[in-house]
Amino acid sequence: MTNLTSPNARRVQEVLDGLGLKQRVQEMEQTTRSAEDAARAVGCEVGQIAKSLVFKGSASQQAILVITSGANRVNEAALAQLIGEPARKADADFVRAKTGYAIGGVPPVGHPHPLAVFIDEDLLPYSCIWAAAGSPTAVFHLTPQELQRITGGRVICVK
Ligand code: 5CA
Repeated sequence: MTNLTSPNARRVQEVLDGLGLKQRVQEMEQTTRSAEDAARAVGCEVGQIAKSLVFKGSASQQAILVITSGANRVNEAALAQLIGEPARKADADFVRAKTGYAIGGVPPVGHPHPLAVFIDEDLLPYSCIWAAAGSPTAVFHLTPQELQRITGGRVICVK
């Protein structure tokens, strides 16, 4: 049973269930649209928020998901070195097309097609991190190890 009001949050819960995670998606009364909002709503450090940031490879047009600590900004030059081409932050339409979700609610899993995924190493020291769950008020918590398992992401330094 679920009492989630947002269909997108319910979709994410189903994805988590399918991945074998026990966590429940939580719909907050306050907005969780940005990392700062989410940290305030759940009462954690901003660094514990796992932002799902979408970049677009400028040659390949490929979508790249960089799951970034809420405390960090992605160094685009460093990302370009890693992926072998320049990449820029994607616009809202591209994000929705590639992830199935709107900015502010993009979850780290449950996308229509697999994305190349990188994980910020600065998330690893935390025992509990929080990610968006499909809507700008929905989040779920997990461990960094669980995030690695469910995304298959490669851990990198994003700074
Ligand atoms: N729900 C929260 C916490 S998990 C969340 O999704 N945060 S987020 O950081 O992953 O998503 C918001 C991010 O979307 C911002 O950090 C910003 O990098 C990006 N963003 C916001 N507006 C735009 C825009 N118009 N175009 C491209 N990216 C944007």
